[in-house]
Amino acid sequence: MLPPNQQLAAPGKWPIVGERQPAAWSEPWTVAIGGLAARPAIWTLAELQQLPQVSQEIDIHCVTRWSKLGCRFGGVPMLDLLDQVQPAREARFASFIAQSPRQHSTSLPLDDLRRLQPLVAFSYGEQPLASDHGGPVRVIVPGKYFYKSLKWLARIELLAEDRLGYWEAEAGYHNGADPWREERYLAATLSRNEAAAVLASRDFTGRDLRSLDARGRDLAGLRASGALLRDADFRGCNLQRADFSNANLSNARLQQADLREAMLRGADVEGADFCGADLRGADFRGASLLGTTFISDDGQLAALVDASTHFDLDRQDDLAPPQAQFIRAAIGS
Ligand SMILES: Nc1nc2c(c(=O)[nH]1)N[C@H]1C(S)=C(S)[C@@H](COP(=O)(O)O)O[C@H]1N2
Ligand SMILES: [Mo]
Repeated sequence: MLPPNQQLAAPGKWPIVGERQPAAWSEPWTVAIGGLAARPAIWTLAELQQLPQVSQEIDIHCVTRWSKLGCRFGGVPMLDLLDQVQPAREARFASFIAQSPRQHSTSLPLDDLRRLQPLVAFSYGEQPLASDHGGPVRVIVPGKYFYKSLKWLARIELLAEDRLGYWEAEAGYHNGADPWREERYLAATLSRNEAAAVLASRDFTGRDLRSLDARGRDLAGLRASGALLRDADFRGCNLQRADFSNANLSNARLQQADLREAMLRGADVEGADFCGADLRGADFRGASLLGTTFISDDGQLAALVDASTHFDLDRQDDLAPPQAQFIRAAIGS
């Protein structure tokens, strides 16, 4: 089953999202659990691998709208490790911390962990987990967007109060992360007046305007290069000649927008929806297209794309197969 507004990644394809490599570590790799626990513990990878392991089929749902179903991961149930350290009664959250360039972290309530039964995983499809996918050891949390599944697990801290992780604190990802309720992003804190003023100025350059509601506006010639417009709503807008170069438009809604001659070079349009938009003369070169939608699932509503729309041919591989097929046919390559 696919959660709302997700699409299947190309078969056999597993995109790398976020950090791509762990930080240097001294052998052996260890995983520690501490904080509010009666018996904090630390295991080497070899010790972890001695514990009873399980193999589990898990569906990956990335917040940028691609899903990959039935992925077989092997590892140790995280709850077994938590039992060993004996969490204190005040412990209500777990923060996962990575051995990674930015000491990446994410967190979950212990109640969610008990319900969802995450894995401390070492293998994928019977093979050791690849380093760019979080090997030698990562967290796999079923039933949440994949940003709760930390790569390169080094430490779990048990806490009385939640401590927001990197994406949740720095990038406005929803801390709930439930794909069935589409808990993707939080809105930027922008007052009504500020939103009205910025819309009237038609200058969004470099601004944080996440989840902005711009439906139906005339924004022809908009300057929005480098703007943070994740989850923004541009349905039905006039965006002719708009400059979105290097903007973040991930999961933005652009259905039925007029984007003729718009500049989207280097933009992040992962998970954005362009169904019914006019994209003649629009320039998507260097844009990241993971999970981008140009034609609806039922084929009823499609973007207007022709030979004047610019796409990088190699980037089209990031699109789900029906999307890539539509684009190739529309630009006539
Ligand atoms: N250490 C670390 N873990 C991370 C991230 C990251 O940037 N650093 N990104 C998260 C996000 S947003 C996703 S979708 C998944 C991506 O995992 P993958 O690259 O194996 O597909 O890892 C999650 N775990
Ligand atoms: Mo993600």
